[in-house]
Amino acid sequence: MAELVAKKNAGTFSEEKNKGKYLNYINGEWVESSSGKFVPVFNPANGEVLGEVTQSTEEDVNRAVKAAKVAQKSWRLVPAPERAEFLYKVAGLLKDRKEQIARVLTSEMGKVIDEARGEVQEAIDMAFYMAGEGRRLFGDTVPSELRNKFAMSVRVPIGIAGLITPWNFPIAIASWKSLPALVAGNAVVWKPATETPAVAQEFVRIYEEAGLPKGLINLVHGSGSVVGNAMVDHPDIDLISFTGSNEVGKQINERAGALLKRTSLEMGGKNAVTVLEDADLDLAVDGILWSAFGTSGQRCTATSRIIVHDKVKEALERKLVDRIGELTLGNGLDETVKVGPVINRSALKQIDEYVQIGKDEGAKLLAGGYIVTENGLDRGNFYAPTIFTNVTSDMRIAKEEIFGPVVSIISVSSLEEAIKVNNDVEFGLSSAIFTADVNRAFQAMRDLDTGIVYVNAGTTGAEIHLPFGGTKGTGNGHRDSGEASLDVYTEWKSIYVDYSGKLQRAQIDNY
Ligand code: UN1
Repeated sequence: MAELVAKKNAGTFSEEKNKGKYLNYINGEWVESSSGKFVPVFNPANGEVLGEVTQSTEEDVNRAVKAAKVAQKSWRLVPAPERAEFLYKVAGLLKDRKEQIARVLTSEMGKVIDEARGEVQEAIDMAFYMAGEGRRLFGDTVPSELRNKFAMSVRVPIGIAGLITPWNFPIAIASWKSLPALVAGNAVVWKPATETPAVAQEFVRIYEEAGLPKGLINLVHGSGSVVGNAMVDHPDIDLISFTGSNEVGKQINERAGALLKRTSLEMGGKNAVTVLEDADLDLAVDGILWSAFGTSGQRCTATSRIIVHDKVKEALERKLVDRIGELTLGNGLDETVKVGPVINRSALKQIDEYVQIGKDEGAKLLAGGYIVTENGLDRGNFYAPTIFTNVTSDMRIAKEEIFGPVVSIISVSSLEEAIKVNNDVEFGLSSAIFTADVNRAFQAMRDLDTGIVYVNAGTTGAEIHLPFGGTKGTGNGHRDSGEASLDVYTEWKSIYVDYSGKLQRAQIDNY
């Protein structure tokens, strides 16, 4: 295995040139957009300006694609185990810088430092895992139906992967997409979220220091409407892998569909935890508090519904209300803080509007329901962890993704009803069931219609070596993470070698 420690100053990143400015990385160089425009980046915990990010144009995307195209021509011929050596170096560098990147992540995105460390760990795990794929990338060898003929399938790279990633997991999701793309022999053009350019910069610096040949990873900052659309429309970008809102995902799919371009879309969720009457309620409360309010509810996998058997509804509510006070709010860099801010003011406003909608719909507020302003928190974007009860499936708060620390309790009287309620939403990412009954657990595993199911654990916590994604409105059938993600970044090629020395005709000559 290649040495895991990076050569000092292997890259061209300049602390001076890049100070306070988040630049594009195109063809191995850190460059400002041709637009000359920058927008500020804020710390969501206190409103402090962290720096400014270049706002790219279609021209920048074209330059990135041009560089990617040249680089991919040679990269596809590099043996995959050799490509993987770069990924091992990336994994080692991520490991060395885990704490530093986690701190940047918390400052920029808001999640508490322990969660930020966990997120960087997710990227480390993915890098080691995908580096291993360099020696697998399995295809099949199968018997031919004809004599003296050999048949096999191999994975081949597609070309240029366009990645559009969100702010809520700015390095984990970028790792889920860029690492399989690269190990499979593609080049990458990456547009990270405007809110989290510093983490993107850290990640690309690592690729640079690992010695990845120039042009293979290109970072283009900017808006979805300019940079994102230019990527989707560019004829030389062969696929788009996107994680974000349904609204944007649908637009991407329509535009890309007209060009017959592959898209891998990972969008919203309305994830539920079901608590049956035989559940360990304290364990269920642990799972719910973590999954509903961790990352301030800003995970695609966050719990936003609790489906509880009416026999234990009151007991569960009491325990939740008793424990919700443990969730201290504040700047995520403070190790004692449990819940950080939400990403920005408009998210804060939208969460508050949903709470108002819940009240208007007749749901009963059990806890929270307000913007937190005391102790200087008004400088940041803090929303109190919020629980509604007496919610019914037809209410908007039970159907729409809120993407904030708000959870709704719906009561049911059987497992069958719980499954029906769980499945009665337009999304299908994650679901969980707490029960002590193995028969009912297996029934739920079979009938919950989401892409991820947990038994006796909350709805978050997906591991990187399994497929990540959802059904119905959550996705379009593709998966991030795990071996399954290779299907996004490769084409299948079926190869037949006839060594009979004569013309043999399949389906005709064998019977
Ligand atoms: C997301 O919210 O988009 O399972 C990703 C989890 C994390 C990943 C979440 N490992 O919650």
